[in-house]
Amino acid sequence: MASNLAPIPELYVSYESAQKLKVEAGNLISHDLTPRQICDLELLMNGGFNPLKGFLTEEDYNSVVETMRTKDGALWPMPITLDVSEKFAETVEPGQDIALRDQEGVILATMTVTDKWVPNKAREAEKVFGADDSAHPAVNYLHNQAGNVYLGGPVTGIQQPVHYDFRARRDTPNELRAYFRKMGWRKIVAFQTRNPLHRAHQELTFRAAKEAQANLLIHPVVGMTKPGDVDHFTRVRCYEAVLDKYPSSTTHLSLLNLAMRMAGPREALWHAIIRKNHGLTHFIVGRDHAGPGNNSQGKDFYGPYDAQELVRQHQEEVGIEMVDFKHMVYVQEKAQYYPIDEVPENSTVLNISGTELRRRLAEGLEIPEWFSFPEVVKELRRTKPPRAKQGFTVFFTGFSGSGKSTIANALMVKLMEMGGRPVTLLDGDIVRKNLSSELGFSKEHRDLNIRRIGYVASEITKNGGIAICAPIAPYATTRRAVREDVESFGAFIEVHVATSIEECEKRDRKGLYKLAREGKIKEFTGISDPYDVPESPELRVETEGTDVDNCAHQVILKLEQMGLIAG
Ligand code: PPS
Repeated sequence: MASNLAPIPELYVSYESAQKLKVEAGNLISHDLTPRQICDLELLMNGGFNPLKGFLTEEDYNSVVETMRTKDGALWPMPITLDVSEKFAETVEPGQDIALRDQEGVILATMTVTDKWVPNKAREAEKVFGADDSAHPAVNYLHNQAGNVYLGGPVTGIQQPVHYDFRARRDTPNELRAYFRKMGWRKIVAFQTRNPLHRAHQELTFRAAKEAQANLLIHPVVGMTKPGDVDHFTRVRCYEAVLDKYPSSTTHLSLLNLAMRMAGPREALWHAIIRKNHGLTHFIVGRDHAGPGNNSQGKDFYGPYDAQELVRQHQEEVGIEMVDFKHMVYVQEKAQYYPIDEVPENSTVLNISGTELRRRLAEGLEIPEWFSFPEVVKELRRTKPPRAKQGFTVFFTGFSGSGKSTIANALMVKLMEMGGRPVTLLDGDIVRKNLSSELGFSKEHRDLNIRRIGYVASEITKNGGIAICAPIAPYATTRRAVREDVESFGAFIEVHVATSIEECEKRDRKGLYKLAREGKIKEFTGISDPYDVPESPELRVETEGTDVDNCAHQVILKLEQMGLIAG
């Protein structure tokens, strides 16, 4: 199969028309696109989602959900929908044009709304993702992030979304087609990925290209991938490092701004169609392609070869040939990679799983050269230094006067004595003076106060520092939200300073309990306001009968045990 590299239709109008349309569109009702919708719109406009001409209409949507085809019969497995809030939907009627803006307010396109409907999300989840189970990232998105109303209709493209990163590595389908024409490449095999490439991937892609007598396109997704993946900035630097391991002029790297759904078989077929649109002739599909991980019962959502099966069934119609991904393993005696079914008898096979790789990175352990390229490992280590060099947050919680601030101060000094990372103390009183001076002690204000502390702590953690927080933080749900904010960047250590309310009142260091008892301070935690005792904090310290130094030392031991400070 050789590629037809003629240009593919785009949805953009000419430059002159775009300038005019942009001014006119300024008067239209406008929808601010979500990050996922921006990715979808880009591929709609540049032909990556050919033959779609806009966001799906109700009829096309139902047909795609049920049959993987538009109502005209075109093979299309993934609903591309413009979800909006009920409030916004009330302002739009079918027949109306709306402007589609990016997150800075730039108008990227207009859309003539032909359809407005409330989708059956449970049905969409079942049919497209295989189960209405929120453990699936796209089902979770569908129920908890996507708006409840869908708008459908044709799109008129004004301009591409702007990308400031890796501009030279981003290609539209027509730019790639032109590149292949220029290079005289007639057979090209695409490798889709959302992970860094190691030696096994380099071997298998090189083999796939050799077997198909084709050139190779490394076509990683840089739009949206699975939550928790290595960020695309790091990955692209890794891909660039691997590029010169291939024979020169055989391989090209291009970035695809796709928002993945992790929909396994349907996703694989969708990827194949997108690659066909980019001028590819062959497409590598692996075991568990675009797999979302485990469902809420701890089982796989899809069978390991379901994706290959579905693509194989439709490859002719799509016009792209599927290449099976060969599971490559390292054979020690031969110092070489082999497909797992070709390993010579009685030889030693070496492998490092994804989990093991993450462990070695976290603990700063050796990653052998047979497994990856030193340049790739260096990039990964730069982004994710070992735990003892990462930022983290220690979050004290407890009653007023429980000793949080005193222990937090002692901890700060001990950590500063050790050196290595900047330490910031976000004490309840300090925060209320500097960040939250306008707030009182209602539930709403306390939550806002804690979310602000959480935001600052997460930024400190992200940037490799240590944040020590010491607010009362009486509500468990708010503490959990802060934990989630921080944990996307580093460890979160909740320390419950478990001094009893009786003891705090007895100490009454600030004289506040007396005032609270007299009713002169309202909503006082533990007296006239609730406190949710942490159920499973990383550490609980008892201050009654233990001195401050010892309490701070218990935290230090915990940090050492977690690998956050060198022992
Ligand atoms: S919260 O709930 O986490 O937002 O509270 P926080 O910001 O940590 O509270 C800081 C200090 O405010 C004093 N204070 C009160 N505490 C509880 N309830 C009421 N109504 C109240 N009014 C004032 C109290 O001294 C807190 O200081 P700490 O550092 O906890 O002793």
